[in-house]
Amino acid sequence: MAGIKETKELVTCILDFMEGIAVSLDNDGEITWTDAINFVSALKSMPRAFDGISEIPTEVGDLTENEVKELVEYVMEEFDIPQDQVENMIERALGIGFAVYDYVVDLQNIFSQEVT
Ligand SMILES: [Ca+2]
Ligand SMILES: [Ca+2]
Repeated sequence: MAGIKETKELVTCILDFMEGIAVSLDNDGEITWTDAINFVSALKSMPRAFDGISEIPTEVGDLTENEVKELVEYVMEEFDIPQDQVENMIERALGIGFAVYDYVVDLQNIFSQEVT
């Protein structure tokens, strides 16, 4: 069984980041330097999120009922998301995570082509 470690870490990072944006906009409708503090947990969870990201499709393809439950309960508790929205938010967080990762990989390729 693949477990859910990597999936959990990616979902955590995306939610941390999105929460950072939401909180930053919430206090005055704009994101300024004083909001940097709201992104500290996203920055902290980022290395773990991208490390081992290639394991996630295996983990997601192999989810047991208990693992789904664990993930759902974790996100509900950690991020205060209501039960009727939590699965939707997890799925979208994964989608965003992969999109960001693909984007970064392509960007790295562009940069490395410029150097050589
Ligand atoms: Ca990871
Ligand atoms: Ca703000």
